[in-house]
Amino acid sequence: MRRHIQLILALVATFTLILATPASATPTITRDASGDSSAEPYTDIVMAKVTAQEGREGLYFQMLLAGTVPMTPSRPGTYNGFTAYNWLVDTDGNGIANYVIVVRFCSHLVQGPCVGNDWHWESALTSAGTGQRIGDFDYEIENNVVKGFVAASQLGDPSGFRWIAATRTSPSSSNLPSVDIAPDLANGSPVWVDFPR
Ligand SMILES: [Ca+2]
Ligand SMILES: [Ca+2]
Repeated sequence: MRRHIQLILALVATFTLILATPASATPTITRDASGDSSAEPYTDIVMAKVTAQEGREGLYFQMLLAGTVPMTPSRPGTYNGFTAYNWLVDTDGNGIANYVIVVRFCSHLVQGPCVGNDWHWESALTSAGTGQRIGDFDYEIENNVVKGFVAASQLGDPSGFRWIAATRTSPSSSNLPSVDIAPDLANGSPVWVDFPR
Protein backbone atom coordinates (compact mmCIF):
# COMPACT_ATOMS: atom_id res chain seq x y z
CA MET A 1 0.00 0.00 0.00
CA ARG A 2 2.82 2.36 0.97
CA ARG A 3 4.56 1.69 -2.36
CA HIS A 4 1.31 2.43 -4.14
CA ILE A 5 0.98 5.82 -2.40
CA GLN A 6 4.61 6.63 -3.19
CA LEU A 7 3.96 5.90 -6.84
CA ILE A 8 0.89 8.16 -6.83
CA LEU A 9 2.88 10.93 -5.13
CA ALA A 10 5.62 10.55 -7.71
CA LEU A 11 3.06 10.80 -10.51
CA VAL A 12 1.50 13.88 -8.92
CA ALA A 13 4.94 15.47 -8.58
CA THR A 14 5.70 14.77 -12.26
CA PHE A 15 2.36 16.17 -13.35
CA THR A 16 2.88 19.31 -11.24
CA LEU A 17 6.30 19.76 -12.81
CA ILE A 18 4.77 19.58 -16.29
CA LEU A 19 2.11 22.14 -15.33
CA ALA A 20 4.75 24.42 -13.80
CA THR A 21 6.82 24.50 -17.00
CA PRO A 22 6.66 28.03 -18.48
CA ALA A 23 4.56 28.51 -21.58
CA SER A 24 7.64 29.41 -23.59
CA ALA A 25 8.37 26.76 -26.18
CA THR A 26 11.79 25.14 -26.32
CA PRO A 27 14.11 27.18 -28.51
CA THR A 28 16.04 25.65 -31.35
CA ILE A 29 19.69 26.55 -31.01
CA THR A 30 22.82 26.13 -33.04
CA ARG A 31 26.28 26.84 -31.66
CA ASP A 32 29.08 27.84 -33.96
CA ALA A 33 32.85 28.06 -33.74
CA SER A 34 34.25 31.49 -33.00
CA GLY A 35 37.01 32.65 -35.32
CA ASP A 36 35.49 31.23 -38.51
CA SER A 37 34.18 34.51 -39.95
CA SER A 38 36.23 35.96 -42.79
CA ALA A 39 35.41 39.48 -41.45
CA GLU A 40 35.25 41.24 -38.06
CA PRO A 41 34.38 39.49 -34.75
CA TYR A 42 30.95 41.19 -34.81
CA THR A 43 30.17 39.12 -37.92
CA ASP A 44 31.33 35.91 -36.24
CA ILE A 45 28.32 33.87 -35.06
CA VAL A 46 28.86 31.91 -31.85
CA MET A 47 25.22 30.99 -31.26
CA ALA A 48 21.94 31.43 -33.09
CA LYS A 49 18.49 30.63 -31.78
CA VAL A 50 14.79 30.76 -32.65
CA THR A 51 12.15 30.78 -29.91
CA ALA A 52 8.35 30.99 -29.92
CA GLN A 53 5.95 32.00 -27.20
CA GLU A 54 3.33 29.29 -26.96
CA GLY A 55 -0.16 30.56 -27.65
CA ARG A 56 1.26 33.73 -29.14
CA GLU A 57 2.18 34.82 -32.59
CA GLY A 58 5.74 35.90 -31.91
CA LEU A 59 8.88 34.23 -33.20
CA TYR A 60 12.15 35.48 -31.76
CA PHE A 61 15.24 35.21 -33.91
CA GLN A 62 18.47 35.77 -32.08
CA MET A 63 22.19 35.76 -32.90
CA LEU A 64 25.12 35.97 -30.52
CA LEU A 65 28.31 37.34 -32.06
CA ALA A 66 31.95 37.06 -30.97
CA GLY A 67 32.30 40.87 -30.83
CA THR A 68 30.21 43.96 -30.04
CA VAL A 69 28.24 45.24 -33.01
CA PRO A 70 29.31 48.85 -33.72
CA MET A 71 26.73 51.62 -34.11
CA THR A 72 28.21 52.47 -37.51
CA PRO A 73 30.22 49.64 -39.02
CA SER A 74 32.85 50.92 -41.40
CA ARG A 75 35.44 49.24 -43.57
CA PRO A 76 37.26 50.17 -46.75
CA GLY A 77 35.92 48.97 -50.07
CA THR A 78 32.91 49.10 -52.34
CA TYR A 79 30.37 48.09 -49.73
CA ASN A 80 31.56 50.43 -46.97
CA GLY A 81 30.19 49.22 -43.62
CA PHE A 82 27.49 46.97 -45.07
CA THR A 83 26.67 44.40 -42.39
CA ALA A 84 23.75 41.96 -42.40
CA TYR A 85 22.47 39.41 -39.91
CA ASN A 86 20.33 36.92 -41.81
CA TRP A 87 18.12 34.02 -40.87
CA LEU A 88 17.23 31.97 -43.94
CA VAL A 89 13.86 30.31 -43.45
CA ASP A 90 12.60 27.29 -45.40
CA THR A 91 8.89 26.87 -44.72
CA ASP A 92 8.14 24.03 -47.16
CA GLY A 93 11.11 21.76 -46.45
CA ASN A 94 12.43 21.69 -50.01
CA GLY A 95 15.91 22.87 -48.99
CA ILE A 96 15.49 26.33 -50.54
CA ALA A 97 14.82 29.38 -48.36
CA ASN A 98 11.39 30.99 -48.80
CA TYR A 99 12.14 34.00 -46.61
CA VAL A 100 15.20 35.80 -45.36
CA ILE A 101 14.84 37.65 -42.07
CA VAL A 102 17.39 40.45 -42.12
CA VAL A 103 18.78 43.03 -39.72
CA ARG A 104 21.28 45.14 -41.66
CA PHE A 105 23.40 48.26 -41.82
CA CYS A 106 22.97 49.45 -45.37
CA SER A 107 22.33 52.23 -47.86
CA HIS A 108 20.14 52.23 -50.94
CA LEU A 109 23.31 53.29 -52.79
CA VAL A 110 24.76 49.78 -52.45
CA GLN A 111 21.57 47.70 -52.06
CA GLY A 112 18.38 48.44 -54.00
CA PRO A 113 15.80 47.15 -51.46
CA CYS A 114 17.47 49.08 -48.59
CA VAL A 115 15.29 52.13 -47.87
CA GLY A 116 17.19 55.44 -47.92
CA ASN A 117 20.55 56.65 -49.15
CA ASP A 118 21.91 57.46 -45.70
CA TRP A 119 23.68 54.56 -44.02
CA HIS A 120 21.39 53.17 -41.32
CA TRP A 121 20.22 50.04 -39.51
CA GLU A 122 16.92 48.51 -40.64
CA SER A 123 14.98 45.26 -40.61
CA ALA A 124 13.66 43.58 -43.73
CA LEU A 125 11.57 40.52 -44.30
CA THR A 126 12.70 39.49 -47.75
CA SER A 127 11.32 37.06 -50.28
CA ALA A 128 14.27 34.73 -50.90
CA GLY A 129 13.12 34.04 -54.46
CA THR A 130 12.92 37.63 -55.67
CA GLY A 131 15.06 39.50 -53.10
CA GLN A 132 12.16 41.92 -52.67
CA ARG A 133 11.40 43.45 -49.31
CA ILE A 134 7.93 42.24 -48.25
CA GLY A 135 7.82 43.64 -44.72
CA ASP A 136 9.73 44.69 -41.67
CA PHE A 137 9.72 43.82 -37.98
CA ASP A 138 10.93 45.04 -34.59
CA TYR A 139 14.58 44.36 -33.88
CA GLU A 140 17.19 45.06 -31.23
CA ILE A 141 20.96 45.21 -31.29
CA GLU A 142 22.49 45.13 -27.85
CA ASN A 143 26.26 44.72 -27.57
CA ASN A 144 26.95 41.39 -29.27
CA VAL A 145 23.33 40.21 -29.55
CA VAL A 146 21.00 40.82 -32.51
CA LYS A 147 17.30 40.01 -32.16
CA GLY A 148 14.36 40.09 -34.55
CA PHE A 149 10.71 39.76 -33.53
CA VAL A 150 8.67 38.33 -36.39
CA ALA A 151 4.97 37.39 -36.44
CA ALA A 152 4.40 33.82 -37.63
CA SER A 153 1.70 35.16 -39.97
CA GLN A 154 4.41 37.14 -41.79
CA LEU A 155 5.91 33.76 -42.74
CA GLY A 156 2.54 32.36 -43.84
CA ASP A 157 1.88 30.67 -40.45
CA PRO A 158 3.88 27.52 -41.26
CA SER A 159 3.35 24.40 -39.11
CA GLY A 160 7.14 24.30 -38.80
CA PHE A 161 10.19 25.50 -40.67
CA ARG A 162 13.93 25.08 -41.01
CA TRP A 163 16.49 27.85 -40.67
CA ILE A 164 20.14 28.76 -41.10
CA ALA A 165 21.86 31.85 -39.67
CA ALA A 166 24.35 33.78 -41.79
CA THR A 167 26.24 37.08 -41.73
CA ARG A 168 27.27 39.21 -44.70
CA THR A 169 29.50 42.21 -45.38
CA SER A 170 28.18 42.68 -48.92
CA PRO A 171 24.67 42.60 -50.43
CA SER A 172 23.65 39.24 -51.89
CA SER A 173 23.50 40.91 -55.33
CA SER A 174 27.33 41.11 -55.15
CA ASN A 175 27.39 37.30 -55.44
CA LEU A 176 30.01 37.31 -52.68
CA PRO A 177 29.43 34.62 -50.05
CA SER A 178 28.29 35.05 -46.46
CA VAL A 179 31.22 35.69 -44.12
CA ASP A 180 29.92 33.22 -41.51
CA ILE A 181 27.15 30.65 -41.46
CA ALA A 182 25.65 28.53 -38.67
CA PRO A 183 25.42 25.59 -38.81
CA ASP A 184 28.48 25.24 -41.04
CA LEU A 185 28.12 23.48 -44.38
CA ALA A 186 28.62 19.72 -44.29
CA ASN A 187 30.55 18.53 -47.36
CA GLY A 188 29.44 21.69 -49.13
CA SER A 189 25.76 21.19 -48.36
CA PRO A 190 23.62 23.40 -46.11
CA VAL A 191 22.62 22.01 -42.72
CA TRP A 192 19.19 23.27 -41.62
CA VAL A 193 17.99 23.59 -38.04
CA ASP A 194 14.44 22.28 -37.55
CA PHE A 195 11.93 24.49 -35.78
CA PRO A 196 8.72 22.56 -35.00
CA ARG A 197 5.61 24.56 -34.07
CA1 LIG B 1 31.33 31.57 -36.10
CA1 LIG C 1 30.30 29.07 -38.90
